[in-house]
Amino acid sequence: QAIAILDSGVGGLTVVKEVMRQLPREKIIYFGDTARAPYGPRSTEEVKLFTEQIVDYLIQFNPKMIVIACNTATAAALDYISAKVSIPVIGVIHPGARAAISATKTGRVGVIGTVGTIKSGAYTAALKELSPFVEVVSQACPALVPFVEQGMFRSEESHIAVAESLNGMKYEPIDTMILGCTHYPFLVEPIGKVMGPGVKLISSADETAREISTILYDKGQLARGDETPIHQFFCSGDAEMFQRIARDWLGEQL
Ligand code: DGN
Repeated sequence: QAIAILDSGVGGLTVVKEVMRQLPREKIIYFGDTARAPYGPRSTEEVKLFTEQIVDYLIQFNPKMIVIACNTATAAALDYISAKVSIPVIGVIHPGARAAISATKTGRVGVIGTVGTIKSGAYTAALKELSPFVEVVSQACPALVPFVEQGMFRSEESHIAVAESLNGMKYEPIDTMILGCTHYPFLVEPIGKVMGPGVKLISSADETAREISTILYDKGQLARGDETPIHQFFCSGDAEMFQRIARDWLGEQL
């Protein structure tokens, strides 16, 4: 049985990479909704519907759990999907919030994400649930995802867009910043350059992979055996573009 992982596009591959690293025996079935990305500017209802459609598609592979590796879809649909299916479903917002709370020393945390994620307030709620006195500064960065979806995350234009998007955030007195969109780790270099060495950047991927491991361990469902799993990747849009980005990001494992 596989772990099903989904995103609006290629962003969830940042979670896939970490799952492959921490849990190399697990088979992954991935769906990236590249034809309909970005989800950020869409309404909650629409993102919920798209997420449900992808889950309905992935369920036919009989996965042992579902990972919504998209912050926008997690904010819009995690509770709804969890109630609908009988296998464990996790998102990326709580793992990201947990990692940020353990990293911050000053209790001042920044969050960047899509318009949908930031508008939902889901990160602020998750952070304050863990640590009521934490101060949260949020910023939507809608310009960034298209660069990643087009495979242009190393371009100069994308670096300029990062600098412009973070123009306010870089002056905030934070010591930790959550990359609250699974596409952003593709841009971690320029983001790190703008924010400087005093700000620790948190990607949900690491903590999400750990949560997957805990859930499967508790259920006695961790993969055993020595065979290398054969992963499956699906996308709704341009498969060549998806494959190019996925190969670049994941290396020869694809
Ligand atoms: N990767 C997604 C997220 O984490 O929110 C969404 C990106 C998008 O579709 N705009």
